[in-house]
Amino acid sequence: MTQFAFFRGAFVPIAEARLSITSHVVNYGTGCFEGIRGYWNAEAEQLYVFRLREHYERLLRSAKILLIELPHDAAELSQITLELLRKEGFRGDVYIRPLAYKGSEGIGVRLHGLRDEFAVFALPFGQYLPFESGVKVGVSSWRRVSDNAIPARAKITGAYVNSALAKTEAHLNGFDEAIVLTESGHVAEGSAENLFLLRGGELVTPPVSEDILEGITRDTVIALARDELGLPVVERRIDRTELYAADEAFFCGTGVEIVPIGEIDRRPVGNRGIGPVTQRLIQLYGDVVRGRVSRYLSWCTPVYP
Ligand code: PY5
Repeated sequence: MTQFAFFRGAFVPIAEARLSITSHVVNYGTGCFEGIRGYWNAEAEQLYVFRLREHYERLLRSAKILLIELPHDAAELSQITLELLRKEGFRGDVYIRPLAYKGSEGIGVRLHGLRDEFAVFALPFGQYLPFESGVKVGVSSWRRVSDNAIPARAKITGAYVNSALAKTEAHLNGFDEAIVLTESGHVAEGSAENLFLLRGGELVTPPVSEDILEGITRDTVIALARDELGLPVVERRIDRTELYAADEAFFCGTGVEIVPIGEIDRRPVGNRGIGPVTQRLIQLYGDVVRGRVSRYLSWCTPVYP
């Protein structure tokens, strides 16, 4: 349950954190956001927030693209978030949702001359895309928003209509999730997650210039694959049919964590189950985010003293 939000400069009961129907972000989607996870470590009786600073650094980059100016830097936003979590007193896994947006009320599409606001709330949260073996995925008929239309590298509220179109099309077609291609027909990412393939002992993922969100889990997976599994990781353009030729495939993101892909456009990936490399990354990621791997403890910010 959520009790509080940080809203217009103060901690308020969640019921008081409300926007008008006339506000700019409601009418035009002129905001950006983050999704951050906190993981409860029962042995340590500690709540660890994963890569908190990196999420706020990305929020500030998204905000810059949208000409949103906040009166706080990443360190201050992190402190506000930790204070919020302490006020909530969570003792379990949580999801944290910061938003930076055009809060002005009135009509007129633009980015300039509007009031910028910041808000953050958090809620208890479990698995986002439950799986037992690999999930079923379809390549979307929708294309990813392109950098010169709505930049995917910024996590823009309004751009998630693109994700919602793809996700619901996938659902209506009997799939669990979508893979979205760029305007030029190359693999970009899932509706709300980045994508990796294993091909010939190499992990491959689209580069940041392929209309993807520059995912923090993607960055984490690259580091863990290289440094812990000794796997080569290549960021390169990926053809659609490489999806069908892959030995393993998985999604990664804050919400989904690491999710194996069992089938793409009705073609089995590997043996449809969870491939050995994906399995090792799932295990390792689970330990790292809960603060169980000392080498990566600097990625885990403790909430409680
Ligand atoms: N790509 C898109 C389009 C995303 O929305 C997300 C994150 C990612 C990739 C993965 O980025 P990261 O690893 O930094 O989380 N999506 C949000 C999440 O919390 C939810 C959006 C509704 O996972």
